[in-house]
Amino acid sequence: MKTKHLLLGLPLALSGVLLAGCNGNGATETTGASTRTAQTASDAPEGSSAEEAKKKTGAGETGAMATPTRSTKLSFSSAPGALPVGKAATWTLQINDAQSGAPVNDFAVVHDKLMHLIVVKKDLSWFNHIHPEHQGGGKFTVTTTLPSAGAYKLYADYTPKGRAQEVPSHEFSAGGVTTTAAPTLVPDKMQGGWMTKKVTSHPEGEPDAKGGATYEVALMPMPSPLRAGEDSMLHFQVRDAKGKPIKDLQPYLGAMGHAVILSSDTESYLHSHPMEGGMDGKPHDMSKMGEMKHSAPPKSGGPDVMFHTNFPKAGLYKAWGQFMHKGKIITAAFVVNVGAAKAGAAKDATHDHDESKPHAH
Ligand SMILES: [Cu+2]
Repeated sequence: MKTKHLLLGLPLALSGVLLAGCNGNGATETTGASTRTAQTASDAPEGSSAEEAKKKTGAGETGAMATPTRSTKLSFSSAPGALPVGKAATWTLQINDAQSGAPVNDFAVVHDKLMHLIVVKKDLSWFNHIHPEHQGGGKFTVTTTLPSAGAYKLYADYTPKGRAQEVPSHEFSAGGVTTTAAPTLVPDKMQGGWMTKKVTSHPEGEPDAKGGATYEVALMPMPSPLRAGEDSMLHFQVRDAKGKPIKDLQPYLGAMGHAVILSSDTESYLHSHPMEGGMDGKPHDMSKMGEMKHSAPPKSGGPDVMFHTNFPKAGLYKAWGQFMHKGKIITAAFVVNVGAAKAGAAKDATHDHDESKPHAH
């Protein structure tokens, strides 16, 4: 049965505005820190049948839907068409112009890649970040493995040359199971201002690989409590298994870390890159945030990596911070609760920072 859910929510026009607001130094999207919010619209979740997949990659473009405001559309197919569990499959993501239907050929390199692909299980219990290769003609391919049966969602993050960044999403299933329970997210507990977590490092794109080193990753969200529509900061600290700060983090995809944040309904996608670590050892002063410069990452750094973001609405969010150490990826996920916007906050969120004035809060 085909369940068409026409969830073409209004795209949040936050991203560009936020960028303009954050980049006081005039850094461009590709080099400065940035947060982007994408209100995602996805295909109806359905079993990924081979015929359906083929239809979608053909000129017909029957199944995929695109938001009217998006300039490109994404079609997803896989081989085999019915995605297996625990076995590699090859995914194809075809990007075409939303108006003409012609393939999109040129993409900007953003954080070292033409496309960043975020894949989650719909209950947000599993996360992967991979990089499909552009084969030309708007066709991206990647070979990857899903860990368990259920419903999944992917977010393809790319910037066609000369256009704005786009993040279409697509829902699909693996192992013949098309439904997955809604996320039951429980906010992580704070202790002394930090949420902490023990994780093991893994090779890039292989979150389930065993045998990595153990790390402790801590997160301090600011302000506390977080509120929708306010400039917020996710301050991560990466430590070794014994809690000692790691000071030789490596740049990962041209930044000291990456943070991907999803709302519990998986509709809001935020991808944030770090701010210059200018607050190390100093108390947080949110009023100074507008003055913080975003810059190219140092050659090595840590343990503190800060991400500037702005949550579009109240609710629970899951945030995955990713860092590189000794050639492996450290991925740590935290659940944060974002309270309702204060009166007037929505206005701030769509307003450029005026750096001459401290923020009221
Ligand atoms: Cu990426």
